[in-house]
Amino acid sequence: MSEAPTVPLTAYRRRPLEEMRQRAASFLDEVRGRRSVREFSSDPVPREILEACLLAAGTAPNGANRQPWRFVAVSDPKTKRAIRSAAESEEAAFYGGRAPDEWLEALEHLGTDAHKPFLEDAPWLIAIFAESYSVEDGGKVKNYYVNESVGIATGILVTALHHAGLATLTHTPSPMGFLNEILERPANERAFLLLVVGFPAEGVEVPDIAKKSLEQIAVFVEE
Ligand code: IYR
Repeated sequence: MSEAPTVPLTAYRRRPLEEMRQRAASFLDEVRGRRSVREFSSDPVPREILEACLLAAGTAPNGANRQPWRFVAVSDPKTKRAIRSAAESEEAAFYGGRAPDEWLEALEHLGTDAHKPFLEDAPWLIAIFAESYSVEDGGKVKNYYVNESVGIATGILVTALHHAGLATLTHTPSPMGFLNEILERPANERAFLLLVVGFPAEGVEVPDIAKKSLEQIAVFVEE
């Protein structure tokens, strides 16, 4: 091992197997209750709940500990309106011919279209940016595994928000360059995903879809 400074792993506690089984099952039960929703209530969500979830996202394992993410949380109605308007323009082009038929067919069962009222209805939009490179002392510093790192952080954020009792929608208008302009983000930040956050609208329905089985998603190679 190298001479890099270390500290003891005090936060880790090995648990009895039975407790591990119970915790794994109860976490599965909890995350199975998560669904993306596309209709949000306008009920406000206190900022401190988002702050804790963002700190949770910031614990993600990442390349060389560069933490190449930046979260811009927007509740300002004017900014949300500008984001909706720009996103709907891109989506109109997407659904109106830019997307290949094959892609549109793959989306049919979700019932999505270019109309995105949730971008104004939801109390918060979190624009997630990936730092393609960092800027230190005016110079460019390389980041590593940026997509993997930001993807993991986003997964933790979605899960933390769900755990806190909120609903989300992972929205990916394409291209997303308008987020840099509206949110005045620098050139080293690339828009990665727009997370819509709030409470589901009263009586909301979600697509009747299922997750794959364990056999479909996992392979075990054992002795
Ligand atoms: N960005 C579009 C299209 C879309 C793409 C995928 I992949 C989805 O899972 C859902 C929608 C939209 O948000 O409507």
